[in-house]
Amino acid sequence: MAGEQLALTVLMGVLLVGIVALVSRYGDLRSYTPLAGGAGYGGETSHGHSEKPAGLIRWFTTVDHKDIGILYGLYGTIAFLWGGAAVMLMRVELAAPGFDVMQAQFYNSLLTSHGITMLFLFGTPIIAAFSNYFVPLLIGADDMAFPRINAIAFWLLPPAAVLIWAGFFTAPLTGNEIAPAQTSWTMYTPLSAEQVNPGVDLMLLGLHLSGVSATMGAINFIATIFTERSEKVNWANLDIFSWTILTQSALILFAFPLLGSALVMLLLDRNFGTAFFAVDGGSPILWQHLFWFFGHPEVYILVLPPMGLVSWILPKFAGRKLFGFKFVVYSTLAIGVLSFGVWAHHMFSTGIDPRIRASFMAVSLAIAIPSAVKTFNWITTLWNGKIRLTAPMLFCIGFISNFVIGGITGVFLAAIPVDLVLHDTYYVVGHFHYVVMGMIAFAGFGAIYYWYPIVTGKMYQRTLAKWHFWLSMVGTNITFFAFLLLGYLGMPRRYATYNFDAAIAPLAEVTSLHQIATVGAFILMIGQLIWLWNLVSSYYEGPTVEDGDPWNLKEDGMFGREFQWFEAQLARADGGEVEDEELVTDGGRIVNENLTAAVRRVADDDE
Ligand code: HEM
Ligand SMILES: [Cu+2]
Repeated sequence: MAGEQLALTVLMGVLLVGIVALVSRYGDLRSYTPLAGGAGYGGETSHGHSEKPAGLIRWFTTVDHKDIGILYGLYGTIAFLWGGAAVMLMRVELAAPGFDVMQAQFYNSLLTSHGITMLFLFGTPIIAAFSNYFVPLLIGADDMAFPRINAIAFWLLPPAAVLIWAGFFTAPLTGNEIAPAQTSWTMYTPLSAEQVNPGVDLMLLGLHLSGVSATMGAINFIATIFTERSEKVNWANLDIFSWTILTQSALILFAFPLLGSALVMLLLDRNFGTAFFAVDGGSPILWQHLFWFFGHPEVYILVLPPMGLVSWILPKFAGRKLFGFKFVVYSTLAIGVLSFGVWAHHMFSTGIDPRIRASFMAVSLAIAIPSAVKTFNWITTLWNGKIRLTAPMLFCIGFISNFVIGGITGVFLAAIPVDLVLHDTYYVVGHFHYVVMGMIAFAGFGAIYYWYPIVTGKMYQRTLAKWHFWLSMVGTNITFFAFLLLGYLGMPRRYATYNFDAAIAPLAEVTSLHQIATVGAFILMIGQLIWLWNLVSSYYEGPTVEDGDPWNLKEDGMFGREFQWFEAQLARADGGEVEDEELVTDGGRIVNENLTAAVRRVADDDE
């Protein structure tokens, strides 16, 4: 025992010395060049950071909103790969009935990890990547209101991931004493309260950290959008993406602290003998109320900013301003408010009072109205537009099409009689994957391609991007439409095997649909590998962007603030003059302002 302890201590010591050596080797404090990577860093922050260190030290110490945006992006991508790998194993297991590849326990761990990872470690952070980088640019701010809190919010996430994934590493070391949680992402009690596995506690702690991180970020965005706008940006011409981030932040502020409290209660139940969720003396249903009071708003926390991204990007390639800008903003706010009144549509089958249940059905159906407003506004923006099918545009159009299926299947589920049939089947899984994969991921991809020139100073490979789109679109629809059909056949969700008899569901049909879904998932996976390859190889070898308007947006009067900033950066890099220009804001108004804050700053520097 003592020998082992000693060996471990020595090992950790060696590791730490190694890390210090590595950091000091890459962290040359003097070799900073303002335009590394072509994107232009430095000189931005409001607290006098005109020079930044290079190498790893820069990334560990940065408080620049753009750097932090990139960190969120890398983090989200790693989580996406982890969650994707987990689900591919699951799809392989489900390609045939019976256990061929793994045991139920491991399947359940993968299922739990996939859901938690995709929602908390990929979904929320990947949106923060875009908002951190671009909201300050879009509102003409120097940086976030609290740059250091911004950095802290990000740095809470790596330990969160380590805790959430910990079980996978500790299980082989501890002989399954500390194994990955098998609670599914909803962590329903009494199962989650009674599973005697410290891995569950680690995961709950990790989730708690990720919630603290999201809440800190949200407060920062609210403060930034309220107080850091340039004088020329008012509520009427605040861009649509910032509007959705503001609404999302408000939802986070109400939802995540509640999740945090529920997690603490569950931890207390598990470790300190309290009985909040106990079957005797407590209430397992209480968990569902608390969880879904957070959980339903969470789905809008995830989907509103992607709606904002599409509302921002789609008009650029339709050559006309967003149709009904005001109504897109109002519908965002309406969805935000209504989303807190629908949580019990996840609990229709739990035996709650039928009268209460009916009112939850009504509010759930009502959300379809602002959702439809958005959809019609996007379609009307496309109508008679000068449509250019670039990769960002393809992803926007795919987003709308997937939303139609994802949204309408949601309306079906919101109807109590339908839900009682389809609840806890693959239909539900199909419904929310049309939304989370078909919308959230699609909007993210569109935005990555649209802003790739700004962030990297390079252009991506267009043919590969189109391959990425088509494989994703086809893969998404094959996989998740098969899920909807599986649900109609009665295939229950969260099962590692489906060797049930014909009285429950026709096994042959279920098997073929699972196989179709697995093929779809592989098509999807190939698309994502192409995406990754494209991003990395274009970063190193893609053509350098020299024009501040790589999308020819000026032609249609669609040149947004972030590209104006980019153009100013490029002009500054080669010592050129910064032009005076009329600004077009999202509301489609021309503001008689000569320079954005960024451009003004650059001009000052050049004097
Ligand atoms: C637009 C973004 C949406 C997202 C991200 C989303 C996501 C989800 C998720 C994750 C679940 C599964 C929860 C679980 O694990 O049990 C779910 C279920 C459900 N969704 Fe959605 N949803 C969205 C839109 C809608 C809409 C617009 C409606 C209705 C108007 C809706 C109604 C439902 C219902 C009723 C269920 C519960 C079904 C059941 O478990 O029986 N959803 N959704
Ligand atoms: Cu819901």
